[in-house]
Amino acid sequence: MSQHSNESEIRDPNDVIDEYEQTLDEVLAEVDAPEPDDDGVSLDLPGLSLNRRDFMKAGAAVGAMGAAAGCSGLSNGSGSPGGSQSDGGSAADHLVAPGEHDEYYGFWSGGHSGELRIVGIPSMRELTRIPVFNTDCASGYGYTDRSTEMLEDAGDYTWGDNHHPNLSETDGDYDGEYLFVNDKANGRIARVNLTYFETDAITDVPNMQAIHGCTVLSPDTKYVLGNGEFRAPLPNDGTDAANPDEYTSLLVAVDPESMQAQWQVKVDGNLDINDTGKEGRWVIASCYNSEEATAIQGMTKDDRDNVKAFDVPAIEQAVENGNYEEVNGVPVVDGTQESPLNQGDRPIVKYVPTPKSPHCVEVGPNGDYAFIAGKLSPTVTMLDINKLADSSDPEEVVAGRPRVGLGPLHTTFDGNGHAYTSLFIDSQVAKWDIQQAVEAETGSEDPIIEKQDVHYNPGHIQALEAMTTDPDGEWLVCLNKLSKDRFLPVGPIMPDNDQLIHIGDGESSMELVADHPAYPEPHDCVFAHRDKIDAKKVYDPADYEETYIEEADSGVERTGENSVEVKMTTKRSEFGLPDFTVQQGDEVTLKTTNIESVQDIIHGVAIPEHDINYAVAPQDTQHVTFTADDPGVYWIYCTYFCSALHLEMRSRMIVEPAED
Ligand code: RUQ
Ligand code: CUA
Repeated sequence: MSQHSNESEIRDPNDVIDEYEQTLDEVLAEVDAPEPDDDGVSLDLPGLSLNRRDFMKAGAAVGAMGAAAGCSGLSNGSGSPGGSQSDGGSAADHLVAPGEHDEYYGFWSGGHSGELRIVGIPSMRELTRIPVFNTDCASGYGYTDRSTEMLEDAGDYTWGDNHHPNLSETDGDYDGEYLFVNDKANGRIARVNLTYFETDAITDVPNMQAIHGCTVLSPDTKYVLGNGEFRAPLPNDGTDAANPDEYTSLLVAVDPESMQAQWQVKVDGNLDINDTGKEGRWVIASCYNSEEATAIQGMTKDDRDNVKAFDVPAIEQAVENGNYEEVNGVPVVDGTQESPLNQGDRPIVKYVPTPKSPHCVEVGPNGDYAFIAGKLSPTVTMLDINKLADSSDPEEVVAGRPRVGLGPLHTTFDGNGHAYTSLFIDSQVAKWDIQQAVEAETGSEDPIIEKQDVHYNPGHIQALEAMTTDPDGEWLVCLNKLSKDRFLPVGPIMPDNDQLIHIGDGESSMELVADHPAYPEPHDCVFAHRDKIDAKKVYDPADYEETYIEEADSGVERTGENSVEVKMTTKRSEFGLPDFTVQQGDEVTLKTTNIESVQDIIHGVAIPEHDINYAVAPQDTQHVTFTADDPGVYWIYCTYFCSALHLEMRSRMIVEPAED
């Protein structure tokens, strides 16, 4: 029995909640942006009858009574309790009829599942998953030699934590070539090839432990830019390991084709999320912990943190001039506040004070403003990107700072002058008018148009093509961290809740249309119109470096004293070899080509008791290497249901006992 079985040791859940809320109140009470030293923050917002933070507590009490609808009655504003529609309107139709296609691709990060999910919009149907930092036995990713070698070269980890998917751009629009995504856990960036929807490169970025923000440099994807969130010594080789004063945080620029780190910039504080201007010059990064503390109380102490604006051409110039220190093969440029490179009239990094522990940065469609949500401040700060170059007064570049509500995390756009900000603490989406926010006083609530309840605690929020210069409006997805009571109970680990909201052209009210449970745990998503993605339905052997195997090539060849190469084709409903023989102890390389060129006829190659299963799609060639350790017969079978004779699609591997 574990020591926790003793009931007297279990804390009253309400004590834990009280403790959390007290901490939160303390942190929030320390600052009420925009005036850092006014009389403290009021948590009461107009129109907010019941503080939605309290739903956790209410839910705990109701849960103790065994009721299911713990959150109803907490709704306010336009949302109906526990329902899926707003008052007075019928739900916009998001259903896509059987056989019809969705109009948009949604690319969802999978968080610590390590994978990406592809979801059709507006139906919210999950179309496929792409393994990236994880392994996947359905596709054979992490089993085949090609994928295994890529994962090994990228650090040989078995998982990753992907947050921010980004589509490659040409002229500021999606070109359908690549998707790039970060691995927060191991400081990596991966590339997914959108011709085949498969991961084709992973870079383990030197000198960085956690890459959180990840974006591409608009308008032409010159770099993929990763934000280092965790500060560490440079290099992290044991020197100063226990001395946080010597830790630093980095921005990296990776070449999208070679996937090699080109340069890094070290800065004060840590970096969080990033986005770029539309003109190829500025990378804007949010940050928290300008205090450079190592524990939460210290990290949230100050009223201001510095958002960083990286001047890319100026950094490139510094690298060209040799103004860097090379660490683990990467030029590292000094972008800290005291750096000589920041003293002249063209600093490489501008530090812009922003209230308090800001989280997101999203650059609006026309590229004029970067929207930086306050997280611990109830405001969104709008940076005027056009003023960044010439203004020496950081406050001058702040174009607006509306008060949007509690816990603002992310902002998205409909292309018609509206911004939509997720409010983590309030569990709402605030829709507001961008131009009015520029004209209004700092801290004004006047630009707010309406608020929509969401369920619960939203993080990212994304409208159709909102990250391009020409957003499409119509639909918005709010990625809620908690789904408590929204779905059938499935045990203590509950899904997230991605909610589909109709926004139309922004002139009508937001309408909550559908709940969509998501396995833990998406962070962000990005949408592209289906016309911008051109996925191949059958492999072109010219696109990969494997030797295509013809049916007549099927056979076994001894390549060494203890190694054999087995080649065989797959087609309905047979393998190229009905059987083959190897010796106990042989290292077997099994190469297979699916010689079918018919769309959707996939074969699987499963080898019992050898931990091998992988898919071979039409015209694809894959190989695996394993050791035949034990003598016996092993029935190789096809795992993809491919024909009426699928069960009969088998081969035998005969392993002869080694002679002693
Ligand atoms: S994060 S909930 Cu990793 Cu993008 Cu903001
Ligand atoms: Cu091939 Cu089943």
